[in-house]
Amino acid sequence: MAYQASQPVTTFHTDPHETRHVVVGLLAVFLGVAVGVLALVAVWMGDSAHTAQRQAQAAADRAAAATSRGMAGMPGMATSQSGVATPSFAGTAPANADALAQAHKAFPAELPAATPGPVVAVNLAIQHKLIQIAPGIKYDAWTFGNRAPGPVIHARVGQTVRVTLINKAPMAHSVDFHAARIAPNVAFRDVDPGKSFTFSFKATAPGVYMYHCGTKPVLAHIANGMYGAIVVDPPAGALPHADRQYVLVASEWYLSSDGLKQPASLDMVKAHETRPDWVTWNGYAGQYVKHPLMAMPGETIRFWVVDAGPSLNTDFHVVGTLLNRAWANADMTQYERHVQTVLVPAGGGGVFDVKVDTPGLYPVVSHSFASVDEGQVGLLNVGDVKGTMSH
Ligand SMILES: [Cu+2]
Repeated sequence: MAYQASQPVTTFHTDPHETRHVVVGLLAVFLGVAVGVLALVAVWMGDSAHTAQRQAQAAADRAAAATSRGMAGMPGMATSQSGVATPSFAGTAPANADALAQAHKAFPAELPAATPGPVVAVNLAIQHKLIQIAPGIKYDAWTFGNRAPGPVIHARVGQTVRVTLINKAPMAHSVDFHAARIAPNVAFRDVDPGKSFTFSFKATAPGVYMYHCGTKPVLAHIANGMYGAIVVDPPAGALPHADRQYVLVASEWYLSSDGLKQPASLDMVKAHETRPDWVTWNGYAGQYVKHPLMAMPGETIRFWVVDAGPSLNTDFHVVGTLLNRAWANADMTQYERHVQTVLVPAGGGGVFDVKVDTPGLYPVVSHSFASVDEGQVGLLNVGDVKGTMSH
């Protein structure tokens, strides 16, 4: 436009003075217009800034609202709709963490006795429950039987496992048994609040298996604590003798807050990104460091290990010894000898024998050491030795 406007100036006015006047005049008009345009741009930019500010605030409000009410009406599910994860709360510890760890009643890792007879009756009460997942760290969990993991079930091949779910929670839940060969649409169906449901399956293959809530989104139901282990023994005498047997369930926790004053709940963004705050054996960070698994020199100790995930694997390893026998994937028909570390995949199991002759403290870990830092470490105390170690 400016180019076209200047054309007549040079074409029709030959007097240099007049031309200069006209040029000066036009320049003045142009500058005037430019100032006006700049003013308009400034106003527009200011308005855009305000709009952006308003939009950001609205997003923050939506995220805060989503956190406080939970997603899709699900209590205890603090999924941020803004898609922004909370910062890491890994390693958070109150000043009295040591005393709290000492006072904590560790999840019993000893394999419970098997049930005689043809039927193993399992009652699983489902409850939403405030639990602790590390010293002083509170979490609004969804549980089988009031804690996470749920109870260890011990059956034998050939027995019928009869599972009764009693849903005392304010939302639908279910249970999926990896040890079962059964139509999941029938047996693993959602059970509404206040309802019960019973189904049975035959334990057909020995091993250690995960069970978990299978209600959508399964990631949330497992991450909130709805998992456990079932050990299925082979026929008596089929396995080498073990002096002690421990069950360890690995799982990770994704927290919406530090859980110190107010209980934390699930941060689904972290869960999707697989960035846990805590990783645990049997649901509580480092509990077998303060309350070690005991053994005596020369004994054979059998670990039945399940990785509940929801997403991370466990690289099972006992520091200071080898796994004398490793039934990888809990295939009880064959074992490897004298191996160092064996993968237990999320949703899978493994069975491991160690025989330690020298008294001492032997850390039981996932050799994926980020998980150790986040709490997946316990101690095997051979010979009731004193002291501790922080591996
Ligand atoms: Cu559930």
